[in-house]
Amino acid sequence: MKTKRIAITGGAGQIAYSLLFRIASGELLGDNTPVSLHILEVPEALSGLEGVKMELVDSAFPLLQEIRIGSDPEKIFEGVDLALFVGAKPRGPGMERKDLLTENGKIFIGQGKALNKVASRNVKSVVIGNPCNTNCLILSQNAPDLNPKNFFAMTRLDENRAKAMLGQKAGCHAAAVKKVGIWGNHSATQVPDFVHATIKGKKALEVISDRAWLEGEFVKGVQQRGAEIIRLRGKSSAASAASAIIDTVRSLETETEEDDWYSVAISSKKNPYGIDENLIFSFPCRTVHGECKIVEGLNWDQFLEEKIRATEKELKEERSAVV
Ligand code: NAX
Repeated sequence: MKTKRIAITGGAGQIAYSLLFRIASGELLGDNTPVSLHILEVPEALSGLEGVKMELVDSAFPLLQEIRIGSDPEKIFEGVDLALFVGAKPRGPGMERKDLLTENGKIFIGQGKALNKVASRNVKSVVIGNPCNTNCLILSQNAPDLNPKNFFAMTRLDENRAKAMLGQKAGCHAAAVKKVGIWGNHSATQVPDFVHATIKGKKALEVISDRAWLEGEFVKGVQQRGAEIIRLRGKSSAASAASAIIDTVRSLETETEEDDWYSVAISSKKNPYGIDENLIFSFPCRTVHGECKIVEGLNWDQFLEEKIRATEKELKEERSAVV
């Protein structure tokens, strides 16, 4: 197998500390695919990244061919087949949401241009760093020579959280919960769709008849799960985020089972639901013949319609804020 070149930004951060080792061990692309890690950090964090590199070397992973580290995106993104944008500027004290969007906008303009110039022409990009939908929109717009269908933002952690919560409520394993779509923004307005979800092959609404719980505690629980983890751990989710990154890439790379779909935010151009066409919006998706496609024909009830319009509105506002 040919070596796959994988870029990871934010390499000295806490998500990367879990993610890098899982990629190098073969969990992302399988036991037969050698990998080369191209890791980007800001200059101030390069010494920390040097330490992470030493630990990667010390793990003696059989599949790991090469580790490049640096802070110049044009050098780091050279020839990469997959790019995972984990690094972003966190919200500082007194910083407004608009400031956060602007600061991150600048990062993703530069990284998009570099990617456009030096990455493989078929590179797939997944943005994790927040606000990930809008960061991904900026990234894609600044990489006009690359296929816009190859830009994604991560909502899989939200999906995994939703599956775990539904499983717990129904008294079964999360793996028995399928077709849980996340619509919209990776933010507190996201819409975890219980209407189309199934549990052990039955409609979730038949298994959990308590609709008030689904509309209230469940939706809010998924939306607020990240904040709750920060409250308890004093830091944001990291290992579960790394796990969701692995799930996202594996779902993009393998054909989706007939009885399931997955959530990822993608370009809304020509989407079948009438969502504004210039957003990176999370939809229920399936990989068919190697291509990520939005699941069509799902009917929204009044509850979903209202919530999905609200998350769309928020994404439009984020887009206006960075224009
Ligand atoms: P950390 O603060 O631990 O690490 C981020 C790293 O990114 C830092 O080492 C920083 O130096 C680096 N960085 C900043 N600007 C950079 C740039 N221009 N180029 C390269 N590296 C840069 O954060 P961590 O916990 O790892 O989280 C990373 C991002 O993921 C955050 O934006 C966070 O909000 C986001 N998350 C997104 C999730 C999702 O589901 N989409 C869930 C988890 C996480 O909250």
